[in-house]
Formats: sequence, C-alpha cells, structure tokens
Amino acid sequence: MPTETTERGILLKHPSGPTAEILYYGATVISWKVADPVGQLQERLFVSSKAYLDGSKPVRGGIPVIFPCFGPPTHPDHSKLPQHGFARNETWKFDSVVMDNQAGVAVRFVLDPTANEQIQAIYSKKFRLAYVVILSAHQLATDLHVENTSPTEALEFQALFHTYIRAPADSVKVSPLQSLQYYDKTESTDQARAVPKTEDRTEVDVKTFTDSVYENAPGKYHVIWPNGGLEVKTKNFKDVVVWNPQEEGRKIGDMETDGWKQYICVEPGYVRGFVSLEPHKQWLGQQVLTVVQ
Ligand code: TA6
Repeated sequence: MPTETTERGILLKHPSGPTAEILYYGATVISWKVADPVGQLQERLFVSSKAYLDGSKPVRGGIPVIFPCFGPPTHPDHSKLPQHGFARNETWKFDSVVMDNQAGVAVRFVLDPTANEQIQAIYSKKFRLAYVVILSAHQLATDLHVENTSPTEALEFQALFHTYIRAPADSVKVSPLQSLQYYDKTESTDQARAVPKTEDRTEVDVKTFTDSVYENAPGKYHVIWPNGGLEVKTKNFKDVVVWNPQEEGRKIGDMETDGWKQYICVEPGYVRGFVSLEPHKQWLGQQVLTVVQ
C-alpha cells in the first residue's frame, strides 16, 4: 500500500522500498529513507530525539516549511508572526494522493486560513497553501504552492524549506557557493545591516559555527561527505541558507546531545527581499533531493 494514514500523519512507501513520513503538524516531513549501496534502508534526514512531534513546538529537524517570513519578521504584514512564520506551527489538512504508480507516490496537503482563527489573529492577508511531497526511487521532492486569493491586494512573502540533512557535520561540504554574496548571521542577526561577504572557496565546510544566507545562488548544490551525499535542486528559490550551530547547539532546548554533529541544514529559500504575488496568481517553490552516494 503506497500510502498509510496514521494519527499523526501520512506514511509513504515506494514500490522499490524507500519510505517517507509527513506529519499533519506543519506538513513536516520527518523521515525519508532510501537504501544504501548494500540495500539497507538509511534515514536521510535528521530529527532530534528531543524534537516535539505532538504539535506543541515546531519540529527540530526533518523539513519544516517556512512561510510567510524567514527568521524574525521584518515586513509590516508579518509584525505579529513568530520567527520563521506560522506554516510550520499549524496543522495542515491532508488533501489527496496525487500520484501512485511505479514511478512513485505523491500526496498533497493544504493550509487554508479561512477556517483557522489562529492564523487570522496574527495575519490578515488572503492566501492558500498547497504542499505536495513526491517520493520516487532515489528522490524526495517538496513543492510549495502559494496562492494569492485576494481580488485586489498583492501578497508579499518569503518561503524556505528548512531541510535538516543527516550528515557528519565535521566532514560535510556544500558546493558550489564560491563567489556568491552572503550574509553571515553568526556576526550579525540584523541582516539588513550585515556586511555582505563573498565566498571565495569552492565549497563550505561547517567545522565552525555556520549560519550564512547566500543570495542569488545557483539552484543546484552538492552536499557531500565521506561515503555519502545528496544533490539539492531548486526552482524559484533564489537564495540558500547553510546552517550548523556546532557547540552553539547546546543552547537549543530540543536539540539532542551532540545532535549538531549529525546534520547540516541546506535550506533553499526566497529570503532576501520578498516575493510579490499579484491578486489571484500562484507561485511555486520546489526542492528535489537526490541521493548521489
Ligand atoms: O535557518 C537558520 C536559522 O535561521 C538559524 O539562525 C537558527 O535560528 C535556525 O534557523 C533554527 O531556527 P528555529 O526557530 O527553528 O530554532
């Protein structure tokens, strides 16, 4: 059976073995397993063992969906929102199985604020979100569809997939990021004032505390470590965030001991500036994760 409904979400099973799990809470993908070269199913995402999966707090790990703002809000429309917006904190509705064949299985979730008083209390703009997760033999794709349902007003937002890739943080490299302008949040959390730098290395290793927002990035990245790696391809996400807190991770309440040593966040997003979506128009942001070794 390619999909199974549970109390907390949806389980996906690909005919050739890979699996994924998506919570209703935040439509958060909390597991993606693909076989390793010897045929053993391996977890490709990191979720802290101290993560809250009961909807009481955003999940520390997996693929949190970030909308309509990244980081502390900076837009007047977002003034009442928490860090990283509300999409990852709300319960989404499972809508349908949109693909179920030998190529893969895909499911669709929706977040419609018209029936959600919590969202309406903090955010007055008219919108609807649909989120499609596609599991194929060696890939996991996530598509965020943003619809501006206002007949008159533009919708200005940021969006990002906060993807926690399971990897040995002290030996993972992310490329190509060279010559990109980036903002180093370890130096200044006020990104508006941060001095842009240019990455002069062909790859970024995260042995040190890394929290960088790369602008106008190439949209295709290799995240490689000894005996492992993922390719990340994106659509309409002009920026990418690379984050690993290293020892700073000790201060994160729901981070397991040494959890920061087991992941790198490579986060495709549109986070420098805002997408401006005209009335009745739709926008799609996509990431495709492919196991490369
Ligand atoms: O994406 C990187 C980042 O903005 C970091 O600065 C850090 O705050 C991380 O997100 C986690 O944020 P969270 O609100 O999930 O604790």
